[in-house]
Amino acid sequence: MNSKILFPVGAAALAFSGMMTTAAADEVVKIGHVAPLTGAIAKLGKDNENGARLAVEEINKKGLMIGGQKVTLELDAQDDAADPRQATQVAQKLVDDKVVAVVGHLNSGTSIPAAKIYSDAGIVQISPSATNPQYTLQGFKTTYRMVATDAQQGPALAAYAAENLHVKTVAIVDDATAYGQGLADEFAKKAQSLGITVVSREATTDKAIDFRAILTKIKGEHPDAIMYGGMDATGGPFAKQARQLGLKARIIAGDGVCTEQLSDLAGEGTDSVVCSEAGLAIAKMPGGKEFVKKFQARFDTPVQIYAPFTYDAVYIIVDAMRRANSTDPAKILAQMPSTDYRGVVGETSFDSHGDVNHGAISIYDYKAGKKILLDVVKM
Ligand code: ABU
Repeated sequence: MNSKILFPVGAAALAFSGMMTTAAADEVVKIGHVAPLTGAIAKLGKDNENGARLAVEEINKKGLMIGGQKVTLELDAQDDAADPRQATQVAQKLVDDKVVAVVGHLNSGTSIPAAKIYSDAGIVQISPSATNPQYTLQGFKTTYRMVATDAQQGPALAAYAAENLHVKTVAIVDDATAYGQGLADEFAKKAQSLGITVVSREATTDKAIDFRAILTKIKGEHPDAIMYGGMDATGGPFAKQARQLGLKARIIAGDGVCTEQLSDLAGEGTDSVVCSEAGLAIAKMPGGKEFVKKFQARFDTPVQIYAPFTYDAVYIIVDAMRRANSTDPAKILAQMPSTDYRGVVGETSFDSHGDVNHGAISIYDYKAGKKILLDVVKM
């Protein structure tokens, strides 16, 4: 049966047609973001989310037209609490929310299981910070990452320890996560190949707060250095307690520890830490200075570590949308292999696994609690 639609007349008609025009012209397109927003590393999760939010707000302010239609981006920001099970639940929520792509997750242990859900839904996933190599080696076409992997980060740290810190013996401790354990394995392999003796290998957890038993045992082994695979929430107290127990060994750690807030967590142990980031140092990024200014002005807090990568990841998704001239997730996905984007972090293009072609590892230490860049290794 045909039903008649009655249109209003006069002023009401204008208002009605205005509403119709607005509704037809403005397409709201959701981009997902996932990171831990609760728990011990929530500050890093918020840093990632803020980077993505800054990009979304900027793009909306400038105005985005796709396929002749005005598009407004909406950041669908979710909390996975750094927990693999919660990560798969929020990944499914984002699919149900009909996001067109996802920036996340922050952790390797969450990005890896979530990847299958995005792959099954045909949605691009770009992790700005997961560094376990396995993340992009699962055979999914949807999986991308913005940073170097631990197969690059572990060896770069080991080489720095051997060549610059003249480390001959090392004790290794990891937090038993996909990231911490994987990074420690990669470090150990390279360290041994460079003639460094691994005197012991211990595991803790990403929830631990008291490391004194492990550190007391290590003290008796007199290593030149201790390599810690984990995040700053545990790495900070680990370094602090090492110093309190009188250990003089340098603490070598990866990007999870290498944050602005480390000095708050490690206190007197901060200056014993040598750590890496799995990308260019912000001071060396082409858009780094301007980004820091914008970020600070918008959020009134310093960049912790990977916010520039979430920011560029949003722009990369929008760049794919523009080239596809569509907001259809399948068409965005089809454009991703030909990404050649110049943003805050520099040039981003991807290899056939979805890993960055021009990775870098930056090495730092801390002096009087301030993070100091020591070296940049280009891949
Ligand atoms: N890459 C350090 C933090 C995230 C992760 O890989 O688990």
